[in-house]
Amino acid sequence: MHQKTRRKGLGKLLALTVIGATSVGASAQSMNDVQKVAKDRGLSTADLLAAAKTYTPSGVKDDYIMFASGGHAGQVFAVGLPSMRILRSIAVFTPESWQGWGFGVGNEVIAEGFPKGKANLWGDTHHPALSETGGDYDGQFLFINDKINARVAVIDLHDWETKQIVKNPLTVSDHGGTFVTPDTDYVIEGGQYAVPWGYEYAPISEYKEKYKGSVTLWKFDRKRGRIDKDKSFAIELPPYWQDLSDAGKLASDGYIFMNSLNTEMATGGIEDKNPPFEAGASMNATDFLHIIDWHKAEKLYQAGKVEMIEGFPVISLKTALAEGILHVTPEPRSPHGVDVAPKGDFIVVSGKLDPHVTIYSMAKIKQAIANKTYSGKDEFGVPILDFDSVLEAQVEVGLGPLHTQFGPDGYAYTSLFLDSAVARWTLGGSYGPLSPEPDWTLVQKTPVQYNVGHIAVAEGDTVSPDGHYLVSLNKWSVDRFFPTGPLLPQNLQLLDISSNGTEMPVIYDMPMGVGEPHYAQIIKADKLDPWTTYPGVGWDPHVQNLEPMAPKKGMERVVRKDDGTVEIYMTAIRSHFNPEHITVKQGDHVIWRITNTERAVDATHGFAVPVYNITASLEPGETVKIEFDADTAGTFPFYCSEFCSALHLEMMGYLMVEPAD
Ligand code: CUK
Ligand code: CUA
Repeated sequence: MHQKTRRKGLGKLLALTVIGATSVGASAQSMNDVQKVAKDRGLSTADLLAAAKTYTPSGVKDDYIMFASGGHAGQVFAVGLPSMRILRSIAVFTPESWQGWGFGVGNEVIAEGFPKGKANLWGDTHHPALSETGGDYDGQFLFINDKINARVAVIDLHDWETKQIVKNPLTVSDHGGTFVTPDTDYVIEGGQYAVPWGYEYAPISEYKEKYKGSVTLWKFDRKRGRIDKDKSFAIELPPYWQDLSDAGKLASDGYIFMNSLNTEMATGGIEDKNPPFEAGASMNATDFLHIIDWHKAEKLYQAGKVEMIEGFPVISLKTALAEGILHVTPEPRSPHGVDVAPKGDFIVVSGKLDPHVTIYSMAKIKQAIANKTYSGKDEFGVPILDFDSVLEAQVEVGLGPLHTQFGPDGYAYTSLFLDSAVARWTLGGSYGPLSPEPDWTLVQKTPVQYNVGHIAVAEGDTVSPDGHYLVSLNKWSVDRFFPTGPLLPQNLQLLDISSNGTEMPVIYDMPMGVGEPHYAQIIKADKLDPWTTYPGVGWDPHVQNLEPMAPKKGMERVVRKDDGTVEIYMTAIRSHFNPEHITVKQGDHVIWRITNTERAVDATHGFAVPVYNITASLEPGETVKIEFDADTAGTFPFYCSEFCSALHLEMMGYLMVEPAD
């Protein structure tokens, strides 16, 4: 609180200085200094204001934390707002050597998600989702999907480490995920490109019969902090390409909304003079918004009305239709985002090729389902809710609308990819003082640079958005920074949206040298309560508990077993490992356990072994277990790779592998 006051105080001071007012405590000298710097650097009043709003003095903490997808980097990045300082990467699908992820620790978590058992050492992360309680972020867990291999990862926000990666047994790629139901009962993963289940082969000529769409509901066990695969299930959908999704809340609790493209079921083949996918899959004037009743689906699953496919329970399309859990309604073609408003009463869909956002009313959807107000059925028999009877409004916002987020004050914000802008418009209905009457109006647009994809408003997809800041996640920064070769940085821009409709200026540019960040969620920092050391010495982060086998101080030893296994029980404390000499025989299987016995907040040690491709990060209290075959003879100095003390360079030891005769 004290820190916050200090930051705001400084901001105010600067701003006042800039507009020429005298303020108590600001001497004429310091005002002159500010004016001189501004003049020398060519800064406008707006620039200085932006600086005052974002500059965060050394030691002052941020008000919000943004968890941004790392895109092809396969990681998550944690960024503080409003400073836009990157605080941490969190290794997820891709090995990361600082954290040792995939180089001795986390290997089994990564391997758990290998598709078809094949080592895939990267991911294409798109959509992070914070866990929710009652539709509000609770700061406990973070989930993220991998589009390339249809995987979902679970990150525990106690220690900001990935705990689990599940591979979808049915679909190859995913996109409409991850999104959570309001109490995080389920983590939703929509499929993407239709495929035969479980990596089966089927010629493209059998597309309609063999290729499938799907959505998977992964049951989340909050107590264990893991997805419970044995309580998860999927729903078969038509072979459209299911796209972005969102979970209903409050007025729409119990529903999943899921866009789709290629409802034409185009099969491409440009090389044979067939229409390419880009043409074939955007012929129809509309695609289908899927409306799925997951409360009912859960009951069907619990009642055993499923088929086992690839060992996974699936509610077949036939069952879904017979039980009335699946409806569709037309949506603007080539849709992108579908976003549920804070009260759950409206569902906003953007079609990339339509300058409007299309707003559906949940009340009308429920009525249309109850009254069977259909305009027909699709070719699989899925009832199509009559568009006009579920439509609430359409707002013309600009070219290439993609994603929508919400503010606390009745505003909605939509990214405009082709316009390179963010639009602010009023949510009609009963939304707040701004719009007591149903009012759906574009209020203003702010240009961003360039090609915005997602936007993230602080808590902007929850039941109680915070507003204040909006981050525009732009692609290809073009002329914004020093050119870094032909591959340009991505650019995340911070917009101040606190000014109640008058303006929403860009106040900070943050180039990102990793890509491509798609989506981010922003949580109030005070909702997070991360550990600064592990709760006890000998803590295994993988099970989030004390490990009984963890090496203890005074119990360090090397145990040779008859079967050629060598077990090492090692401790690490500033500034030595114990033991320091490890001698094994070539061909031995080595199980190397290390406990960092430190209790101080900053006492992290690294552990790095040459040739054997091993690196680990041991946070205070942490214990790790690293296994390898000592197949290469030689003398290998291992060492601590964190500059942990003045005698850090001496924190080392020798692994000596005696040659087999
Ligand atoms: S998609 Cu990337 S800009 Cu994967 Cu969420 Cu819209
Ligand atoms: Cu421990 Cu350097």
